[in-house]
Amino acid sequence: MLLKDVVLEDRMAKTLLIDKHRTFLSSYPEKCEELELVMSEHFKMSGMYWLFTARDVAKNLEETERKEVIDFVQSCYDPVTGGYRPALGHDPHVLYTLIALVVLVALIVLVALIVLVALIVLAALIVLVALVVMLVLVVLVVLVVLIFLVFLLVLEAPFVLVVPFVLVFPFVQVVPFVLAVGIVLVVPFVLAVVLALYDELGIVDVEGVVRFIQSLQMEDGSFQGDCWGEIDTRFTFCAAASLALLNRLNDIDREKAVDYVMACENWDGGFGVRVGSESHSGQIFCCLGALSILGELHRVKADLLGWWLCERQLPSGGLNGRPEKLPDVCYSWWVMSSLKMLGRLHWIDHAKMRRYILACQDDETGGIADRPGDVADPFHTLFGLAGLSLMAHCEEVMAEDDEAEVALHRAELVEVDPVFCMPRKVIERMGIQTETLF
Ligand code: GRG
Ligand code: ZN
Repeated sequence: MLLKDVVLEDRMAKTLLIDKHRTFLSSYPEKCEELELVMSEHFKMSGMYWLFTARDVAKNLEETERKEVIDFVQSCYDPVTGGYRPALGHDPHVLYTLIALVVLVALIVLVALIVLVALIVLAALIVLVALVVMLVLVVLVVLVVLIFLVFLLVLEAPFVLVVPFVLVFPFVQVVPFVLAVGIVLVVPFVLAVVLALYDELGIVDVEGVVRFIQSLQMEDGSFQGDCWGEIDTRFTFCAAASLALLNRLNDIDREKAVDYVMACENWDGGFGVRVGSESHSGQIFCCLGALSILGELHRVKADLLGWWLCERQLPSGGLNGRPEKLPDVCYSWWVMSSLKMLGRLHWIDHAKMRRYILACQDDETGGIADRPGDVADPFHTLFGLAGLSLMAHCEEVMAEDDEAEVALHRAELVEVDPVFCMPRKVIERMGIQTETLF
């Protein structure tokens, strides 16, 4: 049987061009404007998600455009339904609701971290100053008492009784003075920061979003994406992930949601768009992700599905989304994150997978494309980097031929959570539990 695949040539990139990708990602919006290729309104929200998450994975997310992005995302919120739209004038949709929450959480947690570090440094400084002041005071008091004793006992001079008070008094004043200045300076600062943070965290209308997602669940447990009724297992994932980010998973019928996903399981262990639909890696990611969030991942046929996913790897090392299709970098995410959830990421050939993703880099402009030689874009850059990160942080594959290159990936790319495609630390910090198999 003739396999559809691509051929990797020796001239193609073999190392991670991380600095070029950082430049590509941070200059992408301006480049779009210059070329009058402004992302169509409909894609702005997704585009923002791909760019910001890719920059987060590449350790290059800065605070600069935070306000602008948060304002844009919030401008897409529809208070009537409780959902987020892809852009003004469009209908609110569960996919854009998840994307909005992911972007907001990434940016708000980033700021929370910066503030936390600043507060810790400030507190340490105050303690240090207080300690030094106390030490100086103790030394001074001891000195004064000694002088007092010398004058009293050795010189027998009565006037010295006044000396300690004259000497100690101004120094004793230092303590309340330092405290007063500290309180005056620090308290309003801390209050301002806490209020600002509270304000930002409070921008999500949690009740509204929960109401929107509840309104999308059907009698059979499935989810429609918006008010127009299309059912898709992608939307189950979006609903579950959004509610997990808001810690409100119990506000939907979890059991029915899981039953619907399980009803989409096929004879090959995979999952499709709806009951009876052909297995597809993208939908498999969504179904495993939803089951993982809902704590029911153990119900899948892990070995059977693991093999089906491994068979997506072609001789070039690239992965396709289903049989008879060409390889594509984005499946390095949809397939590998699924394998990671199943505890079987080491079942594919990592060296060949890496070689394929690296060959899809644009060594001039930076960025990653779907296949070698194609035009790079933020979507494939995100999933290419996230795929490299999954392999770099995979404990099961220890001995690698290109250990130095893997170590570089580990250092340059944050560890990504296989369910949320966000830095694992962010998910941990939010206390979100997901199920993975072994
Ligand atoms: C990652 C947090 C996060 C959210 C996203 C919407 C969603 C949740 C996931 C979508 C998963 C999915 C269906 C991915 C597949 C994307 C893709 C490349 C579709 C193309 O399908 P085909 O059949 O292409 O046109 P092939 O590769 O089969 O030829
Ligand atoms: Zn793709």
